[in-house]
Amino acid sequence: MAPRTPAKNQSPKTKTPAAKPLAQEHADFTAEGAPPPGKVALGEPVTRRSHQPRPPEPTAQSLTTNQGLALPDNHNSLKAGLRGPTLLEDFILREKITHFDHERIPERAVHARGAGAHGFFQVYENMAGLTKAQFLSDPALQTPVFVRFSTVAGSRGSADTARDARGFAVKFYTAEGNYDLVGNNIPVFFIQDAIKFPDLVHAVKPEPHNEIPQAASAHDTFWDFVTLMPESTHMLMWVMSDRAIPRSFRMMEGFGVHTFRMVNAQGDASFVKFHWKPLLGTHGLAWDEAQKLAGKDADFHRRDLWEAIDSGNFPEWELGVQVVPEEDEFRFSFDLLDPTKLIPEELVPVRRIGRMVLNRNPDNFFAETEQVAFHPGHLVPGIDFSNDPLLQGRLFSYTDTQLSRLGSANFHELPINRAQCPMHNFQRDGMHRQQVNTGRVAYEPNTLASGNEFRVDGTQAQAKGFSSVHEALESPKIRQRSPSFDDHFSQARMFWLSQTEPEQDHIVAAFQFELSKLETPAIRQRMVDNLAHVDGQLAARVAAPLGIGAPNKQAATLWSGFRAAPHPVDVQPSPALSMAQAPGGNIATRTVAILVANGVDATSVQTMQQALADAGASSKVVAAALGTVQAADGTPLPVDCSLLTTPSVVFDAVFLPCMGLHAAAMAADGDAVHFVLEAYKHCKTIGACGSGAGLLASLGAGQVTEPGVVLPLPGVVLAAAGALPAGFAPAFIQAMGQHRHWSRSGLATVPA
Ligand code: HDD
Repeated sequence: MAPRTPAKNQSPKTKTPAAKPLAQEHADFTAEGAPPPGKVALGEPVTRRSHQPRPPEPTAQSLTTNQGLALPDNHNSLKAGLRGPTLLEDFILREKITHFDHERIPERAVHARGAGAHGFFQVYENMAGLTKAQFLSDPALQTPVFVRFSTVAGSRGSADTARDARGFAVKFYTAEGNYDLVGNNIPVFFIQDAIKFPDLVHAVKPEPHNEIPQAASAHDTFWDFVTLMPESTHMLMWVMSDRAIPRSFRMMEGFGVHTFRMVNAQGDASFVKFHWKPLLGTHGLAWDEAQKLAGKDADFHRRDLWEAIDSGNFPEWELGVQVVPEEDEFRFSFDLLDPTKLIPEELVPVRRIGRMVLNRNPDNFFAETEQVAFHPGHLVPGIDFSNDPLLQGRLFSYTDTQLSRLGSANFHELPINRAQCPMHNFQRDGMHRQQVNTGRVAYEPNTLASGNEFRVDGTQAQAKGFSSVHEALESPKIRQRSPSFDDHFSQARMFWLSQTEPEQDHIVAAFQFELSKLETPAIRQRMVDNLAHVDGQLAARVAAPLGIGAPNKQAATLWSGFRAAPHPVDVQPSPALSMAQAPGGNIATRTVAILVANGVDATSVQTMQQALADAGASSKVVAAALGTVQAADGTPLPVDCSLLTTPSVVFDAVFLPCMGLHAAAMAADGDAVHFVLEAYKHCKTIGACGSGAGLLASLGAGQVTEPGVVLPLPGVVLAAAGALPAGFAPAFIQAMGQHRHWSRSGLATVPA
């Protein structure tokens, strides 16, 4: 069940029942839904949301202006005569058009394209030993959350499947205030100091003279910058991997990236890295598939999230922490404060401490997903920053950006941003103020406020309020990078060595793709020179098709103005960094295309549909046209989608049932052939029976030895010609559980 906003003064321990839609949730804060004004004593700093009387409930008939005036007509402006000019006095027309003219707000400078959802977080056990954060103390407590996933570089209208990091921002509405964990799906960042962030973003965004390319890093300015900043090498490895083209938001890991601190009630602090582990596993798309999806379904990820929640398949993640006691701060070969480094899970295991379930779609994209304002500085007692210089700079940037994006210092009053616990202070006024603050006292201390005075009590603040970690700081002011941040290549190498062979192939291909798009050969050369510090073979393979010289390690250290440690420390591979090595098996919520034509064996379709449904997956019957096809037994089989609008890239697997002689006709249909070959090329599971298997073989994709190609075993006797043999559906489901069959051979020769 979804959580409900804890009511004011409600015990925070109350288990929260199903969430109310935002519109209803915040009705008591709006002019329409404001409670009748109560008597407020002079000087009392209690605030009410509005003093407006409640207007009559709107009905279907009562279309009104923003002032509540009923409209006589919403189709015609006020004119001087039937065919005369429109009158300036038409305030109804002017109000409507003025509002429309101002409907757009500036999109986010980065992470403009996103999708959000509501849900709850619940800790597994009391974490009091580690942190005094109240929402991490009670396993019975469900804390409401709002999560926004995003790409980084593209504009608001860009495609979901661009190669990019993904934002993973979580707002916890805790009883002690809002806590925001504003992370990414990649555990490291491009740069070590926030002062380089504007440069990084300017480099990756479309080039300023012609605003090309959209949502793509494959252009000169991005690679010019990153090749001059060797600290970005580690994140480049991640961004060139399949992590940067996730199958779904629901199938990505999330990371807090920086090292944070947790503090318990005794004041003991530990360093902490945050992880989100998706229960559906971590999976990527094929690059060719991602590019095609950008055109065929630019909303692929947001649609997937929306439909999963809408159909009750609530995505779920576990929150994990890697904890490093303060005394172990210098135990590692890298600096915990360096955001280009991760702590290998093999060194410090991830402890899973709770779960997050997303169970409600937003009511309104703009009001919630667009207006939500995250900030790494939104903390609760028990969680604190570290001195990571990237994090420190972020603490300024996020409030600042909301001022221009949301237009006022009162953005915290927008329903999606409001704390869901009591909130009192003496801040007043400003653009778009919603609260109607009452009384004469707007300062502290005071003696004129009667009743609640909302004073800060020193003792209480120690016990309940936020207090920063008591860290002794005594050092000269200095504008320098710590030498402990110098090693830019060891973890990049660790990432490379931790990948399976197909995953390494994808990284090489991604580098080749991006660098081939560069107009400036010297930048291509700089990148491969740089990669030579990660791995000689990697650099040579990337360089091969780029029309440049062999990688020159020596040159890389010459151009770098940084004290990059020239030789990576020899690191152990970390299997946790490989998506392919993670345990698979779960096909829940995956979608299978069942490609049919007239003459199809309806029983095998239904058997497969049932088997998939039992495994938590779904299927769609795809044919050349909508309507029905006539099955072999003469019954009509309904078609869900046509080849005209539904490409194979939106599916996880394909099943070709027996279609009698019609399979041969299908082999002459270019769209159907493309559909099957494309799924094959993208390494998806393909199952085929009877004449469906014949069709697959005729396309050169029906080798029983190919991974993920599921065919009836020779010699298996079928109950009826073309029917699904025993064990076929389980074999198909098992193959799907491996997500993709990246080691499939001969893909280069498949023309899709
Ligand atoms: Fe950032 C948005 C994540 C470094 C400045 N960032 C933004 C969002 C995410 C991140 C997920 C979207 C939030 C949403 O959905 O509304 N950012 C990160 C991570 C970083 C990081 C994981 C490094 C570890 N960011 C970073 C730096 C700066 C910023 C160093 C500036 C110094 N980020 C911003 C911003 C944005 C933003 C410009 C744009 C919109 C917003 O804040 O609200 O202020």
